[in-house]
Amino acid sequence: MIDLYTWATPNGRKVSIMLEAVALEYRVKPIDILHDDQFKADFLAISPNNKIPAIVDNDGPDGQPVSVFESGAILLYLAEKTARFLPQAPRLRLECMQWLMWQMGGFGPFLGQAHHFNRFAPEPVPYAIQRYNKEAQRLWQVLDTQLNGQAFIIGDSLSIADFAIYPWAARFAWQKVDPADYPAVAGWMARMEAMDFVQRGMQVPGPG
Ligand SMILES: N[C@@H](CCC(=O)N[C@@H](CS)C(=O)NCC(=O)O)C(=O)O
Repeated sequence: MIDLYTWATPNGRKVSIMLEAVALEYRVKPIDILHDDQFKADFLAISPNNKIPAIVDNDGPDGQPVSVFESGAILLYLAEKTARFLPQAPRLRLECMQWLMWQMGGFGPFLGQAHHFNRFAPEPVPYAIQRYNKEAQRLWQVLDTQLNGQAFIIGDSLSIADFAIYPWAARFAWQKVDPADYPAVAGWMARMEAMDFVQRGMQVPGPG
C-alpha cells in the first residue's frame, strides 16, 4: 500500500495519474496547503521541502517503508518499481528523462509563476505578468513542436513525461494560453483527457 500526500494541484496530480495508470493500491492523505498543513512536523518528516506531493511506499525496495518527495523522483520511483511508463531502450529512456526534467525545471515552475501573478497576487504586477505569460507561450510552443506528428511526448509510447506535463497543460486558462493556438498540444490533450485513469487521477484529492 502506498500513502499519497497530495493536494488538488498539477504537481500532486502527476502522481495520482501515475498511480491510477499502474493500478497500485494507494491511500490519499490530503495536505491542505491553503491552511499550512505542509509545515506540520509529521509531514516535514516525509517531505523535507514542505511541499506536496510525497509518498510513503510501505513496501519499499527492501520490503521496508520508504518515503519519496519531489514529483519527478516519485514518477521515476514508481516507473522503476512497476517497470512501466519509462522506456527501456537507452535512447527513448534518455528522451523521456529530458522531457521529465524539462517539465520539472520549466513547464511547472514558470507556469506556477504565471498562475501566481495572473490569479493570486494581491495587486497586478504588469512586469511579472508579461514576463511569465511570455514564458508560458514560449514553453507551449516548445511542447507543440515536440508533439508535432506524434501521439505522445516520446513518440508513440505513453510515459511518465506525459503524466508530468499534462496536469500543467490542463491549467492553460491560468496561463492565459489558448490550446487552439498549439494544435499538436491540443490533440495530445484530447488523447490524454480521454483516458479513464487520467480522468480519475485528475480528481485526486477532489475537484479543482
Ligand atoms: N518541485 C516540487 C514542487 C512541488 C510544489 O511546488 N508543490 C506545491 C503545490 S503544486 C506546494 O506544495 N506548495 C505549498 C507551498 O509552497 O507552501 C515537485 O515537483 O514536487
